[in-house]
Amino acid sequence: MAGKKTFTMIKPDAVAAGHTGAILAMINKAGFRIVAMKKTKLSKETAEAFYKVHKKRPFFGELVEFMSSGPIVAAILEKDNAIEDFRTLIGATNPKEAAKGTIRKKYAKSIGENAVHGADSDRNAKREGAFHFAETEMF
Ligand code: 3AN
Repeated sequence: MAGKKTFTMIKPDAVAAGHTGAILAMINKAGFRIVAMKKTKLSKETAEAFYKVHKKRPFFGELVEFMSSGPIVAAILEKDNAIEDFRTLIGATNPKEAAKGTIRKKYAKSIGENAVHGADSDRNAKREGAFHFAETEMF
């Protein structure tokens, strides 16, 4: 059965543009409960560790530079069918291909600066959540 939790980050582009509140409102409206949340900034090293699965991809350097360029908001979210429903809410990686009404369609600038991250599996959601939060910060 699909899990109830996912992990997200509002990325530096969306935080800098002042979209944090609007994005959190869309997340709440879609029925997600916030289990843990913080505003933080990734160092280059932390961003490299977080995205290590993408190390071989041609855009890895760009991704690490961007994700460590400014503050982000990290959160663990809960809802039935969390992974799939959150990926539907954020839309395609490339905002040009994202469906109308999705977070990326509204707020993403490009395939690299695409406003939000959403975990792609239960296993990754668990790893990514644990990367940012201690058990005592999850409610
Ligand atoms: P998603 O975030 O939709 O799961 P992934 O896992 O393919 O997409 O890529 C992880 C992140 O890497 C994306 N959110 C995006 O910021 C960045 N990225 C993906 N493809 C490209 C690309 N072609 N050029 C630059 N950055 C990219």
